[in-house]
Amino acid sequence: MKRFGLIGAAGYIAPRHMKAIKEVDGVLCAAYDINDSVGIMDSNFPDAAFFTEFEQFDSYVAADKRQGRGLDYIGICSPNYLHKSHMGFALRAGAHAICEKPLVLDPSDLDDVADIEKETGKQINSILQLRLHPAIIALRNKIAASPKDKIYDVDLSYFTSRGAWYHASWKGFPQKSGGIATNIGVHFYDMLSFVFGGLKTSYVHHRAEDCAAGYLEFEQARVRWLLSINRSHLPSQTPEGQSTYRSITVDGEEIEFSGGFTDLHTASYQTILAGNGFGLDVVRPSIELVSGIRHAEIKPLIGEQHPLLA
Ligand code: NAD
Ligand code: HP7
Repeated sequence: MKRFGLIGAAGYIAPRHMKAIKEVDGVLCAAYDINDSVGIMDSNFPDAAFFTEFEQFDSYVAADKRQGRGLDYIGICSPNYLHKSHMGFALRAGAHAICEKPLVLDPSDLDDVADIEKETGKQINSILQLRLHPAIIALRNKIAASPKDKIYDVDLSYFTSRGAWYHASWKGFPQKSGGIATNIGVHFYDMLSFVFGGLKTSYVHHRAEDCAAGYLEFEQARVRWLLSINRSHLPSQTPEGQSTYRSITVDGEEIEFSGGFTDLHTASYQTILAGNGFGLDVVRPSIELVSGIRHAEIKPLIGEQHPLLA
């Protein structure tokens, strides 16, 4: 039975990690969060140690290791800007890291954590669950079976409404989250390169705290993308009462991929435990792309605009 630790245990995504640990027959030994709202731990791991201070968590993990047990994996669900430090802690504690996306904010941070991997012999794995989505895998297989010189026209519309809380939380501060293209968009940029090959070109047409849009060229796709968390931007065809509208069309054909996201953390853990996790080399292109989108000059007239960008 693998032994797990968890950092950021009180947050929104942590329960999916706890469920995944349970479903891979692991045991959560120790968790840490600066917030103590972690009663959910009792549902699956009532015996887990819990700390609200890093130093206490660190002491516990070190003592556990000295006693010949130690943690096999540490899950990291803390805010994006803390991932680098928490991954370093996990590896030096003798555990592999299972870290939420985006692994880091800046590409140079990947070099730093690569050095820690070398020093410790432990690995970093990123959660990028869209790579495990059956509809995305089917699309990738279809593209792989088509002629290599075929270029597809892709429209990606990703509307996922967030209230005022989002902007008040760490997610609303670009230096902590990277902004919406980094915090939310990283999934679909990674997914696009997974399906359509390496990135060739990126232009940013619009970049604001609630909405971003641009144009991308991959080896086998031209992509017009638009991402918004503003409820008032939801397209008119969004069903009444629904706060999300996610659509990807490939040569005009709709790919259904909104369902099933919530179950993919267990699949991610299973993949990692089988030794097939997504490591630093896999995540580097999407981290470079989101960093580029954060810093790019806005060029609304270069590349093709998304049709919903008014
Ligand atoms: P959240 O704000 O709900 O949770 C973050 C948790 O980290 C909070 O409980 C907070 O108290 C804790 N925290 C803050 N500073 C800390 C520190 N110094 N030490 C320990 N804990 C600290 O955010 P969230 O939505 O759960 O996001 C957490 C991570 O998961 C982020 O990296 C986010 O990008 C990622 N995420 C991924 C998905 C996905 O689909 N894979 C979905 C949501 C979030
Ligand atoms: N929700 C919350 O209650 N709290 C949150 O912190 C986030 C959402 P979805 P996910 O916003 O930070 C996506 O859009 O898919 C509510 C990104 N993942 O399905 O779980 C929300 O208001 C993730 O990388 O959210 O997460 C809805 O009511 C990003 O970090 C409901 O939960 C995260 O948004 C479901 O919202 C974020 C993907 O896009 C795959």
